[in-house]
Amino acid sequence: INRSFINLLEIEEEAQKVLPRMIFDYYSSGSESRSTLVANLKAFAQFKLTPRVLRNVSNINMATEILGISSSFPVMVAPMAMQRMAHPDGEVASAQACKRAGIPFILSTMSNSSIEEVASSGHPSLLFQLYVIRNREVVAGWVKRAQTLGFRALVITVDAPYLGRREADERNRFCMPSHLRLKILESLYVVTQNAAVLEQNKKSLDNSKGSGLSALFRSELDSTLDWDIIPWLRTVTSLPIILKGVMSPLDAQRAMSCGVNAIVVSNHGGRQLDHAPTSLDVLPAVLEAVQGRIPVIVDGGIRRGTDVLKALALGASAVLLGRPVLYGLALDGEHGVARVLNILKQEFKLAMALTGCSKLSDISPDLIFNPKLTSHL
Ligand code: HOC
Repeated sequence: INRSFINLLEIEEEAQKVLPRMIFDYYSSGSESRSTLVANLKAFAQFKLTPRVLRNVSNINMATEILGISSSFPVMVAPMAMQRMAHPDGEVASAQACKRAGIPFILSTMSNSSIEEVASSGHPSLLFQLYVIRNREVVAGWVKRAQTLGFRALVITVDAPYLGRREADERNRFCMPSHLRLKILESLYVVTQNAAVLEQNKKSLDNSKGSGLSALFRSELDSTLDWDIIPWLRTVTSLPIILKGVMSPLDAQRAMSCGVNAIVVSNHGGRQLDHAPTSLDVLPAVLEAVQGRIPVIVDGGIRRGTDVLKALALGASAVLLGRPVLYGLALDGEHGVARVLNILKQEFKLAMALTGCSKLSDISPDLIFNPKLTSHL
């Protein structure tokens, strides 16, 4: 289906026309009253940018590198579950589009494609998102496979000891379509070879009491997870470790003292704790705590090139892009995702030009319009 979209705002409406309701609701919704989801989308609008003039912006270099992972502009695709619900090529198509655009792709543990399938895209900048499940032998197996297959970093999601309550999924009795598989997670059942566990898995996919996803999550995810996971992971892998879902400066400091290599300031797209602040609300305090010692990435509500520019001007090293990628995938597979990434990239380039920036190091806090400063000049 090739529906046209010229920006990342109108794409959601287009995707809603082609996706089954249960799937669109799963991708698009947030937890409880959706107040954090809505706040994420408004967060960037409160900042204005000051145009700067006469700065020769005929050549703009947007390329960057984070933890040695290069990107053609400071965006990575966020880890998102079950992408074959959007398109039969799922995560493989998304990874291919990222490869073409030269931006990193983060593969979710809850993927419909295997680590091997995604690695076969040949994309040199793949990262593996980890949901830590109770069976650490299986977790170690995933991490080692990812490292062997050339993945460049681990992104551990730490804001989901339980799944946030997504009321749309409860109402719809969300269940992954039965022709799809969770190809990474299911290796758990192969390893254990245990009939009781298999039986439990069948039960956990049961959506008779609401969201089947929530039930599966409860049955597998390890809610006892604590900071000891970081030294344990260090015994399993030499890959850089990125913590995703850090919102407190105290947690950012703790992450650094545990030797974490980067953090993602994130409220999980408004899907976990409702009424959590936005990433931009907490970014200044987190940056203050981190003191430039590790890269700080942000996500939540990025829809425009100016949003990327604002995040960088406020001190982030890069941003993660989420839902628009799924919508592009739903509309036109790999081409749809490529188009989404290209639109954002061109918008970002234009935003750099119009603020007088020809390289990323030109993007500084003084681009954020501050009426107090202006009146004192
Ligand atoms: C099968 C369980 O991060 C989300 C995801 C969680 C995926 C759980 C999938 O929906 O926010």
